[in-house]
Amino acid sequence: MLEKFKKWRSSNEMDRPSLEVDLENIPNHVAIIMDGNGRWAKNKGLPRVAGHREGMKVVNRIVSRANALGVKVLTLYAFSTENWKRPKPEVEFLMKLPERYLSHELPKLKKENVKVRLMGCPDELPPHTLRAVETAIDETKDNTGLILNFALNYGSRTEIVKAVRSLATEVEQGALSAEQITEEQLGKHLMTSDLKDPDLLIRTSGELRLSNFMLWQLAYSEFWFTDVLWPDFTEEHFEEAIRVFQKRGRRYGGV
Ligand code: V0D
Repeated sequence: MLEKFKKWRSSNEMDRPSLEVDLENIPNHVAIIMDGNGRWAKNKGLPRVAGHREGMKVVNRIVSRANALGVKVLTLYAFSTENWKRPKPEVEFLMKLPERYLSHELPKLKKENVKVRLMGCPDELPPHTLRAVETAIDETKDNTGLILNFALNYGSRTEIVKAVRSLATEVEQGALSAEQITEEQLGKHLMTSDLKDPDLLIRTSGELRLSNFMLWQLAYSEFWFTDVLWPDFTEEHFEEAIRVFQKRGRRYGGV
């Protein structure tokens, strides 16, 4: 970094580990694009799957911290509809992660009062993957703490298209007039219909894109990007994102 920017940067929102998060102003819903697992592995001369395995451990720590801070909903982008294009062995490895994660972590999630949910198209998931996730959903359905919303086989445009189709069907059947199609109505047909929109989006590994993630729901969210690769992401980085969120005033287009 250029010398003249260093001083500015250290007094900036970027790094100020001394400041504590304000527990009175915790974002209700945090969404995370957990990117950089493959690159982390490559940098270390390891196979990509080693990065995914390491990334899974991070999920664990961030879930606990989010819950402890009082975050209500944590949505994690674990597998996109585009991820099927990856090499078959990698996809097969990824599809075993929910089972692996849950076989170890479900007891802890239950103890921590976490409620597991799934966002995405379940139809195309391998039966063994779906079974594990559905068991976790069922066994945590009465929990009242953090909602842990795993985006699995999720794509936002498809989600919106499905919502529009379902609205169109209602219009065809005469249950709804075209004028009754509002933002609120459309929102009710998305997979997040019972959740508030994310307040904060985090994306790791230096990519500055949404990659078809929650396009509708992120309309007013604060975005926080970091170059840190997901396997290197810590609770401290998570709190840094929340601190930055807390320093930004959100106005929804007002003044
Ligand atoms: C790999 C980094 C936990 C991102 C995190 C199927 C890529 C580790 C889960 C998980 C993945 C999903 C559902 C569930 C419990 C756990 C997971 C996938 C990838 C894709 F109910 N980590 N994780 N799922 N990675």
